[in-house]
Amino acid sequence: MIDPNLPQLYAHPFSSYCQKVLVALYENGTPFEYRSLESPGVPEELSALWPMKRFPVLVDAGRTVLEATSIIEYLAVRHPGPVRLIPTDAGAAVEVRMMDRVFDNYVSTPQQKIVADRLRPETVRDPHGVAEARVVLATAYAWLDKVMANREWAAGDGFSLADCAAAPFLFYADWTERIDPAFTNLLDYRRRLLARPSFARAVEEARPYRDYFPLGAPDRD
Ligand SMILES: N[C@@H](CCC(=O)N[C@@H](CS)C(=O)NCC(=O)O)C(=O)O
Repeated sequence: MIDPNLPQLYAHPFSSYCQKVLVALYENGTPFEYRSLESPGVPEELSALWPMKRFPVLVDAGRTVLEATSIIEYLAVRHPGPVRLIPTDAGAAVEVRMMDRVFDNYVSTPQQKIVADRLRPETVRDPHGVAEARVVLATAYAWLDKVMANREWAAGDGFSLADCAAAPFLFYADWTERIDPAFTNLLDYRRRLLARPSFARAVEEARPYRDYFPLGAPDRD
């Protein structure tokens, strides 16, 4: 039974982009209705809302909000909570949004490329593209290790939108292209993210679906 007074989140627990939004919702204890893509009929509802069939999608107050970052921005405006994931200071917010873009474009995008390639029939795989994606990941790790040398969280003093992105993306990226043990700043940051209750909850909710990971989920985390 749908409660029309609550934001509806179309999502799957194992999806990194969904976890990005779930972390934001859990950080602020925001009430919402979970329209799980495991439930019958929900995938069809999703494709009616968004022909790209990508998730997450949020429906709230007659509005359909696409894209994980935009959903978190929307929540900050319409359902704000005690944890300000987008800083009120405009200058600080620029750094948060910049780091969010870095995690989407240079950690998640190459990670998804590698995983998607494995799901293709062997005859149409793209080994060159996968090798390039691995270089992008390794380059991102080296850069992030330097950036995180003096930071607890990805941008500014507090936990933010950028950390909502970093948590699931670094989680799965390390499963896909192992972070070099020499990158201790980055690995410590990944550990801090895993210890954060909002993300720890998302990881536990996703645990039953680890068989879905096409490269084989490692026996850790
Ligand atoms: N740019 C989108 C990406 C969302 C995305 O790629 N979601 C994945 C799950 S993690 C998905 O929808 N996969 C299904 C598909 O590609 O058809 C966002 O920021 O929300």
